[in-house]
Amino acid sequence: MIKFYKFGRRWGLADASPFCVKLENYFRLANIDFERQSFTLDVLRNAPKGKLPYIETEDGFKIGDTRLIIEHLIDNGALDPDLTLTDEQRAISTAMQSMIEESLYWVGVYDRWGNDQNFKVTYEAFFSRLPPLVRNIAANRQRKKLLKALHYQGYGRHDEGEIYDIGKRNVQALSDMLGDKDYFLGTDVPTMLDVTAHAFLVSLIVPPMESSFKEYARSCANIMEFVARMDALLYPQNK
Ligand SMILES: N[C@@H](CCC(=O)N[C@@H](CS)C(=O)NCC(=O)O)C(=O)O
Repeated sequence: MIKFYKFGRRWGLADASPFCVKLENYFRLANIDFERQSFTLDVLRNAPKGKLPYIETEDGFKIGDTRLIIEHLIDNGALDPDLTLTDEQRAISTAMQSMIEESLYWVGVYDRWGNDQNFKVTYEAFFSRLPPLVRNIAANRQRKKLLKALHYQGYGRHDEGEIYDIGKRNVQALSDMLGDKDYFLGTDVPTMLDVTAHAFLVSLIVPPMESSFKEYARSCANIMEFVARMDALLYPQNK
């Protein structure tokens, strides 16, 4: 069985990381059995690309990066949710997934780690169970690392209002594209764009944090309905 290396459940979500939720969404949609591996710092140190998630196949082959993992599984016979898409739909799907993973994700990083109020929730969720002496050191080190990454990515050079405006535009684009359809590309069943969009939207909407950006996402009725539709399909045991 595939070994799935991830961070772990938080706030009732399949994982604290939207990328790990994305992979679990795909496993569930494609009916692929997997074995969750508990998180340790060694798991992260041994990750092929230094990030989570990664998988280890039955023959001991480690693969990092959700897109590469899913492509590998599809090449080996697993469900391809995009099989019947036209070239135009594939192009739109690629562009929208890049927006979600390369733009919306970073606004989410700021929202969790940069916003002072929300950082208290992040701290509680990730560090409060560490021994008292290392708790603050570990939390501050991780916060500094992510804010530095945001600076080099570029959004870290904006003020909070400007960062949240980028996030709102991304969510508005998703809401406008979805319209009153069940799935983003007008299909009867989810495609990879739905798998990805659900992971990042649920990671934005559910954690008990507040910001104008989150408030905006929660006010988009079709986005909330989409998340509930995907939850019911992929995580029926949570109902
Ligand atoms: N492109 C990667 C992104 C994965 C990623 O950014 N993972 C983050 C968590 S959301 C991570 O492991 N960060 C750990 C670190 O940077 O130390 C994918 O699709 O899997």
